[in-house]
Amino acid sequence: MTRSVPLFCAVTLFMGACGSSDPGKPSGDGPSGADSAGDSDTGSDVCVPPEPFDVAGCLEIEEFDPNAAGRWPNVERRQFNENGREQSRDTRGGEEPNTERICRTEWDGDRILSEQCSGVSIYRYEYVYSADGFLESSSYDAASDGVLDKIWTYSTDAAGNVLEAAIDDDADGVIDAVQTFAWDADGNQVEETWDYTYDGVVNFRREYIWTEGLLVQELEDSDGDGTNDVEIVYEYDELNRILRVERFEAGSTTAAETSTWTYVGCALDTKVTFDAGGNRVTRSYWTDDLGRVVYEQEDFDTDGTPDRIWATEWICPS
Ligand SMILES: [Ca+2]
Ligand SMILES: [Ca+2]
Ligand SMILES: [Ca+2]
Ligand SMILES: [Ca+2]
Repeated sequence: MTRSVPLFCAVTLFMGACGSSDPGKPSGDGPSGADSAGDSDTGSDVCVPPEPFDVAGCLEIEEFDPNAAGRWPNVERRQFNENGREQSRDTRGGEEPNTERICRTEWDGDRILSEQCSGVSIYRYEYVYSADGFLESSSYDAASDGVLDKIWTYSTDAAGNVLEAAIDDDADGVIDAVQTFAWDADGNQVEETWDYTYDGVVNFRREYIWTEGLLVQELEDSDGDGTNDVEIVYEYDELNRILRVERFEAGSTTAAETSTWTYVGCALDTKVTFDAGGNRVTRSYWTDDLGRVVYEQEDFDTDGTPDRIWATEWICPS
């Protein structure tokens, strides 16, 4: 699915769900009808991935129940345009009114032009492109009052990848910080640096290591002293679905946090995250026949009872 994230965010991972759901969930029932595979599944783990689901023209409605009490107070609605780009995102906070937000996004084909949000916070982002279509600058206008509050100016390579972002944090015309990015020949981001004070000294560096198009390792030097402070290792299955992510900190060989994913057939089944302190969070997923996750539940206190639940409905042009 396409989202209006900053253009040079880290890669999108994890969405391996691609088929019908399975009945072999832990106790705790999904919504009626969501478990479309029925109860006679043999547990076969064969998956032939279907075509990616096309979100063009779709409305996605996600309800969230932060207490798993069946009251569903929070709702987020996302409308996708004819190109599958998110054109609106409205969040009703329910019992968390401080999360309420209404956002509208404008596109020129695949290029985001602006995002305007109101609700609990009001702001506007705008993006400007060169004649060859490359990102040239962007701006943040807090309060959406026409007075810009932060400005990014970009330089790009011949492929349009952003190499440098010069950041004017207070829109006074003087650069305050610089970010740099490096890319490999396949267009994968391989490095990101921050110079927080624009004094030429790198304060933060992260490397991305790729194998056959998959991100397999991240190395982060959080304080720019030349020694890595965080290492993240990614593992995939033969279908390139994420299986395991381990996060190591401060040179320790014991993972500070580990996440593992399981699948049944094509469908994402569970994600389990645990930390070195023994805390464990289990998420279980139900998918529909198009491979879309339509129900999720999370048990974060390891008592086997869901603590938070999500339900998603897709309304698409037929
Ligand atoms: Ca402003
Ligand atoms: Ca400035
Ligand atoms: Ca360091
Ligand atoms: Ca629980």
